[in-house]
Amino acid sequence: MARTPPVPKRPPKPATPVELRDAIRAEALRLGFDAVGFAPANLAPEARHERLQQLGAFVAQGFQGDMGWLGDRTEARVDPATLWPQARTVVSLALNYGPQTDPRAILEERERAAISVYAQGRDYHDVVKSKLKALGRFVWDTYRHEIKVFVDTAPLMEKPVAQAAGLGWQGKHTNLVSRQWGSWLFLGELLLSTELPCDDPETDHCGHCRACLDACPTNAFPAPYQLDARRCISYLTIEHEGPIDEALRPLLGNRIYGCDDCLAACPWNKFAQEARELALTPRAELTAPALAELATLDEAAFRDRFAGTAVKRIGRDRFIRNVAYALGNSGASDSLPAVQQLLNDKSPLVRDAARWAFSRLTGDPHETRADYPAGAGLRRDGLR
Ligand code: B12
Ligand code: SF4
Ligand code: SF4
Repeated sequence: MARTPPVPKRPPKPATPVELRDAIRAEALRLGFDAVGFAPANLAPEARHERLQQLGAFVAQGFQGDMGWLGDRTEARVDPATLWPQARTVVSLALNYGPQTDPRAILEERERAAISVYAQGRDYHDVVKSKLKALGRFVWDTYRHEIKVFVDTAPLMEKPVAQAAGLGWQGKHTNLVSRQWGSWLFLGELLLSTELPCDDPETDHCGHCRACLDACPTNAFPAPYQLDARRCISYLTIEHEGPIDEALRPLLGNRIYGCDDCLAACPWNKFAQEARELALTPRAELTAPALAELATLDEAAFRDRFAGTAVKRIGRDRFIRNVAYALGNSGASDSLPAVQQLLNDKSPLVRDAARWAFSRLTGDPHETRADYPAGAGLRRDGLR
């Protein structure tokens, strides 16, 4: 959450609510956002109740896995006005990160790493946040209206807010889909203490389609519109700290950071366009790096390689854990030396993953001391 900027010297520009809304929209587009919508910050009691119930059901079923924070501050999570009582309007902002090519092509190159599209350029948190701050500064400097900005890390559910502001709808893969941009949008919000005229909410355009549900390699959707994060490769490779359930490891394939399969399967992507934000341009070394080379990264080299990207957030050991699983899934005997080298890694997490990969490549049981004895930390349903 950003602090309200200091009081500027010049007097505020008078503006009607319509003028203010139009000026914010124009400035947001000028700053590089691709879609802008306005929604009331105060939810109708029925909508509030429905969102709370859905979030409650998600948490009650344990779908959040290790992300226990999803069950905290639930009232604020569903309702912007609880998060900031002065809030009257939410400005929902989206940045297109549409890929240049089909991100699923890399899945065939089993000795190379698949890093999710969203993480191949500069860390989107930084990119979206700097645009949001610039927009907030504009509103304060020009009109002296109080604002707060949010992206991703705030306890606010961004997808229902974006749907209420007309940017798209929450599709069966649970992410926001737009008729104009497909599935490739990052979201952020600006809360305003001023009431502005709002956009109509978007309606669901999934129809009978279930392409995303069928595309999921780990069967992570217990039902349409519901995700069990504990089975989602994005959660497993990014959020989950310990060893990944052995039953799920083969399903990761070469995905070492996030997953794009359900997003890429969406037919609405036929309207998608390549990202125009240069900071999101994929870095050459992140589009198809060789797994064996990634396996050699120590702490310093990892930090160096992933500086300024979202990948850096998970730290070297979790990253190399993922690389080891992918080496095991490569089916290539060429991967063996890289795996053998990781058998003696200083991290027990990495050693465990390397032993599994060794066994998968050679068919031999993994020898040596078990840092994570079979079943340790894993429930029998295969979930931690
Ligand atoms: C936690 C989290 C995750 C978790 C959980 C994902 C999830 N589906 O929520 C994990 C780690 C798995 C994850 C993965 C990804 N994430 Co994420 N993630 C978040 C975060 C921080 C919170 C989301 C949240 O509150 N989830 C809680 C659950 C309860 O919400 P939900 O799945 O939407 O569940 C609701 C529906 O099931 C609904 N529901 C139940 N029944 C029904 C029935 C109908 C008809 C409907 C409509 C709804 C409905 O009720 C539930 C509660 O409201 C947001 C940022 C934010 N602050 O919002 C980013 C965010 C959702 N992630 C984002 C992205 C890009 C991703 C990935 C694509 C990254 C990647 N490529 O690996 C994947 C996509 C995986 C997927 N299919 O969702 C973007 C999505 C942008 C967009 N266009 O929607 C966000 C908004 C970040 C951002 N600022 O841009 N993420
Ligand atoms: S991101 Fe991948 S693993 Fe997660 S739900 Fe989508 S397809 Fe399944
Ligand atoms: S793939 Fe089909 S079901 Fe899934 S979000 Fe897109 S339109 Fe909806």
